[in-house]
Amino acid sequence: MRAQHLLAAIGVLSMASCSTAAQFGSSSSITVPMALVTATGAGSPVGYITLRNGAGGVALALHLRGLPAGDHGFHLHGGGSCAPGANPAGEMIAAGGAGSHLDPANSGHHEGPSGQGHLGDLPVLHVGSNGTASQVLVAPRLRSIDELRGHALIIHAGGDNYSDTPAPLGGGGVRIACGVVS
Ligand SMILES: [Cu+2]
Repeated sequence: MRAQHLLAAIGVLSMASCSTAAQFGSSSSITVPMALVTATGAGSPVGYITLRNGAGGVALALHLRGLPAGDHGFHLHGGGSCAPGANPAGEMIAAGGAGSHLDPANSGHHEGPSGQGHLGDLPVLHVGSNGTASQVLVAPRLRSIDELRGHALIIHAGGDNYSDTPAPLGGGGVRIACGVVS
């Protein structure tokens, strides 16, 4: 092989390793595909959420459709799966594989995005009358998008009053959509 061909080959290899490095650790955004979930498995796609680091915390840009209108509890759950799974009572539930709200400090409390409870408590997500959501929500306690990797974003059927009552989880109720951050 001629020297210039060898150099060209080395150039291609080093470019490939740069893009691999960007993929694992230094990317500036993460796109999370979201899909409906039921107790028997995943359903239709409902768009995606793009995560970016911001001055005031992680920004979550919603690009969602096909959801019921109104306010919905929205959280980062600790598990990294959207598959059906058993709840603490042993019943199979939609996206049970996502586990409970991310709570690395073991606070044991649901308090909302600015509280001292679950780290995974995110701002309420609002869906318009046409079934879409396009706002940008900010999670002030999450400082880097890398903190969300390996966990699941969950949208609940009901609203969220950022407290433990009514149980469970301030009225959020069942899980209707899910996406794993990877
Ligand atoms: Cu939740």
